[in-house]
Amino acid sequence: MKEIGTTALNKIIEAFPFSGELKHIESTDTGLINSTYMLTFSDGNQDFQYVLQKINTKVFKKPDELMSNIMNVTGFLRNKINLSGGNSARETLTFLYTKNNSPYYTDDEGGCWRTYTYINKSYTCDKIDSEIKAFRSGKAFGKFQRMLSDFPAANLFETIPHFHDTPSRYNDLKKAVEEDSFSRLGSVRDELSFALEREKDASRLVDLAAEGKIPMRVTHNDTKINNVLFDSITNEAICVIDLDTIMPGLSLYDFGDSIRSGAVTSDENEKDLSKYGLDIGLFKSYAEGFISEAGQALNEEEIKNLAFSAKLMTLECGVRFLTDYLNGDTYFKTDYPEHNLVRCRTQFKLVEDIEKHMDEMNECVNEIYRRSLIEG
Ligand code: GN1
Ligand code: MG
Repeated sequence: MKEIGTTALNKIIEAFPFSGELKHIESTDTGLINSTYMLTFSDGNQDFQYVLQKINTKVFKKPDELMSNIMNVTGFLRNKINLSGGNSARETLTFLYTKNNSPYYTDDEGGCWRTYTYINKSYTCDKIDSEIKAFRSGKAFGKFQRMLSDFPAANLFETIPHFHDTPSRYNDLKKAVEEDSFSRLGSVRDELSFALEREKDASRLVDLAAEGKIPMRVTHNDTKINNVLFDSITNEAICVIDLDTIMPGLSLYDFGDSIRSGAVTSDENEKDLSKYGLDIGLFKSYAEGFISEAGQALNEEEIKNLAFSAKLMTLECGVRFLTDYLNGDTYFKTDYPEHNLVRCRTQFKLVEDIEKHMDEMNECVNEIYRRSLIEG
């Protein structure tokens, strides 16, 4: 296990009130930021599974604030789910406090570890392969946003400032270009031109928010499609995970980022661009699900920008991958030297595809929205 030696692991296990004895530990890295492990304990009769994560403190510089958000939000959701007769043990995450009553454990080298109960018989999808799953994911993220609509936003810390501030992401890119610390600029001329040609779009959502035309809400901000858990038996979407970036944000960030990652023909690591692009059927289904849960709360300006948000979130993500490539791959986890560039290319291919389908996507959103108003 690359990041945990036996002594460190024993201390972590000692720090949390796990049930039973450790039987098995497995690395399950799917996210690009934190390191994740599955722990299986047993008391002889029964297994108990937990997810253990090492928080990436280069990205999340204030783990106290991060975990305070998570404990507050999951506590709030647990209450709401219980009051409405739901099963909070499956519909939200349950984090464990350490025996010293802290939401995370700090190891001897300053590494920060947190753990939550694994939700039995559940799975995530890196690639959505059916319209029903797209619909269910849309409903899950829409419902998540609706459930947090009365969460006191003032209680939230901003875990990553300017996270979806696209103009600021462009500034980061320009800085990386100027510095060109890894002499990679020569190999990204086309991608850089692609990004700069679209810079005029970057400020649209932040401007609308600054003008008060679209409201700030409590949003997830990392609605990548593999951040939804599905039930292995019913295949229903049961729980939204990866709560690190819950912050005040725009509803459009959440919608757009799910389309970026979920309404596509392959996953963001696809090297063969001919296999990568928008799946309009998945877009429609996701939009149906999202609007059915969150649509009533959205204003006209938000509805008008749903399709655009898919383009902007994809462009922004491509810009971030490109920036990280130029900076020598210090932010996202990579498996090989061109990995960030490959991901940037899938994003930009998708941006082009969305541009081609923009009218159709807008018509489709309008139709779904009109129908949702009639159906109430
Ligand atoms: C990161 O951790 P993960 O894989 O869910 C990133 C997102 C990007 C995504 C791209 C905190 O998400 O913003 O959209 O990679 N999270 C953070 O795959 O930067
Ligand atoms: Mg994440």
